[in-house]
Amino acid sequence: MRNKNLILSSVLLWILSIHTFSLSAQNVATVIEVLPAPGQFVNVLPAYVAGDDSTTMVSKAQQMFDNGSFISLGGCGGYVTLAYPQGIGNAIGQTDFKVIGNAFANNAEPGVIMVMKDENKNGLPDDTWYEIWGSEHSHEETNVNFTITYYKPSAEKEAETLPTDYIFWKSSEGQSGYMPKNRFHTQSYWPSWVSSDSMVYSSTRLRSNAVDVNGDGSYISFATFNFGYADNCSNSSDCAEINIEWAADKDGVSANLDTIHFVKVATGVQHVFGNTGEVSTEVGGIELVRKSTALPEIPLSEITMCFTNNMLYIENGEGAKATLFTLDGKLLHQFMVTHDNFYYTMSESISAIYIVRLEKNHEIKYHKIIKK
Ligand SMILES: [Ca+2]
Ligand SMILES: [Ca+2]
Ligand SMILES: [Ca+2]
Repeated sequence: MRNKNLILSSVLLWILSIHTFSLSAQNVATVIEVLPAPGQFVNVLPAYVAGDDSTTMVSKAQQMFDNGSFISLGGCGGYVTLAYPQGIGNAIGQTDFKVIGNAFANNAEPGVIMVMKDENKNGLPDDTWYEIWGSEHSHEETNVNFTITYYKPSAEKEAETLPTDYIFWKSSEGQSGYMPKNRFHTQSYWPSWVSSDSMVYSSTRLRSNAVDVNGDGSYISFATFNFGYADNCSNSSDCAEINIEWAADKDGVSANLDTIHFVKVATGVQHVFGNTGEVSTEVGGIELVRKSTALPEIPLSEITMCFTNNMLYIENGEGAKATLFTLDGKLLHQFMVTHDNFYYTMSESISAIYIVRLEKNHEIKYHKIIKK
């Protein structure tokens, strides 16, 4: 978020307040990690107090989401990781979710969006991140292998001096510079709960979205990219909607994900404009585009079977395909498990040992039953 004291007139502030109040109550994300890069709203959105650590800052970020507010991701690379354990299913050919931000016309601060499927079903984001390939990902000035290192200042600079040499940074592109402190935000721009002397962020750096409208630097507009980013266009516009089918690896090869469980957003533009501060993505959570399509998936491991009184009982198996085999592999019968408390009678079956195969969401589970 750039410095509104300078860049927004009272009219624009009014517009911003409207956008804040129009935040959806459908926020579905759980914050699991937040690490902004240095920036003028760091330690403010959310607010740091002495004693806070990475865990309490996650809780504070969650509270801000729940209250319809935003967290700031600071400079380029700063990020937040969100979980949606039920999964967001991909509707083929349709958009699927939005990352809530506070962008409006000429005030985009695009963040790159990464998604992950919980492939190993352990509830942790320890699988493969894919990136939403938005409209600028193929632009020659975009760098999908960008790394930036920020260095903790040896001492906090007094805001009155308007230090231009506040937080030193250098990037994998061979550039370096300082993030200045401005007089409107006098707190530390370094995440106060991070004790290390430097922080490295690796993500995609998008091309700049700044437009010098008058050609003399007197008015900089922050243009909206066409699609595929966070905090890039108003939450209510189609442009804010993200399609899981846009997820790809670093080479742009489609990930073909049928569902996702984690979303990571990082500030995607590296820009600091004097006293207006850095471009930093704001995030207020995730909203599903299609409320009805995020059906909770019951993992196959929760399905239970038992065989008693010539009845095969299947619990939590709605939607599974069941196949009955003889012990030597001959297919006897196939049926769908149509509800969660399902039973199948075998009173007519001959006495034998049978194998039941349950198949759901491309997973298979076997169970052996003995009919006496
Ligand atoms: Ca913003
Ligand atoms: Ca889709
Ligand atoms: Ca996992």
